[in-house]
Amino acid sequence: MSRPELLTVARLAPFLMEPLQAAFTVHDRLHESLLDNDTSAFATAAPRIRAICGSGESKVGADLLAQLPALEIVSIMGVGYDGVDVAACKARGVVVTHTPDVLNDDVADLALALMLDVARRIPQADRHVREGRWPQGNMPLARKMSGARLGLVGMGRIAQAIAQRALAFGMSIAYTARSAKPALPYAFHATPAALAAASDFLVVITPGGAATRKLIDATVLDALGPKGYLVNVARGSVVDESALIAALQKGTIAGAALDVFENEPHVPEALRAMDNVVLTPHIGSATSATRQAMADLAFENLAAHFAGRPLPSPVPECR
Ligand code: 8YV
Repeated sequence: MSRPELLTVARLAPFLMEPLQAAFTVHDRLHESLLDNDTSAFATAAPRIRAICGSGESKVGADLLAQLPALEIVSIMGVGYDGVDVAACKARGVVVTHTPDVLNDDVADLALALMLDVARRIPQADRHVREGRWPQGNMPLARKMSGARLGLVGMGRIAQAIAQRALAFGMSIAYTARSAKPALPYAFHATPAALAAASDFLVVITPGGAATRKLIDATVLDALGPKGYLVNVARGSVVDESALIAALQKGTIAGAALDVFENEPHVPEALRAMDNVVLTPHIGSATSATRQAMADLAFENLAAHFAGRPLPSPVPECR
């Protein structure tokens, strides 16, 4: 029996590409040939493609779906799938899967690391020593993080992992989300602005997509205030990046630590030039162990689908 044909829509790690190539006929980012007006190879393969595999940043829109009449499943190696038109998939009977939970620890660890980095100015301290400036004087005093007020924008499983870590630092925990979760022992605020006004560290950990686009805007930043810090480990789209740059430049907030950006991998020069900002290149889940677990789960979703087994992790909209 011929192997199912699969389109990759992202550069996937070898530890996912290799099992895919063993089990499927893989067309590696063949759809990009359309951008070069080289339609022949894609037009030949497209009618046979039954599966897509991509990353959390991949775009799978209605236009691509319309060219794949035999598509059955979209498997995303990532917890976020905001680039996938899930409604269009569902309308076609195409199931979407992702890789939740296996990356919770890594993203939560990075959130705490970024909070400490921006409060205690650890990158700046490293440069102070490394550039030989210590003999000229000590660093300015920083901001204590233990015992501070943490505000979580979003209260899913990663946010709960961040909260558990923050409790060990003696922090108070509050959150905002679409609805209160009374089973959790944390204070709920109905809006991001109300939460920001009651927080020292505002950590963004919502899904991306239209529902959260620019959720963190100038009003929220004003409420966070001149002693407040913004940390984003969710999606760049959730923060109004222009408003953030203005707030940082004017001292509306004290600082920011960002792992995600509106136009990755391009980060505005204004952010890269500021001393009260910590920047990392979307490394929330970027450890060998976690990416292997994500790859294994993304592959298992595909294998289960074609073997007629229950899917390990369909997205909530497809359950
Ligand atoms: C990676 C992520 O960027 O899981 C997500 O949604 O943003 C990260 O894990 C990517 O998805 C890994 O493929």
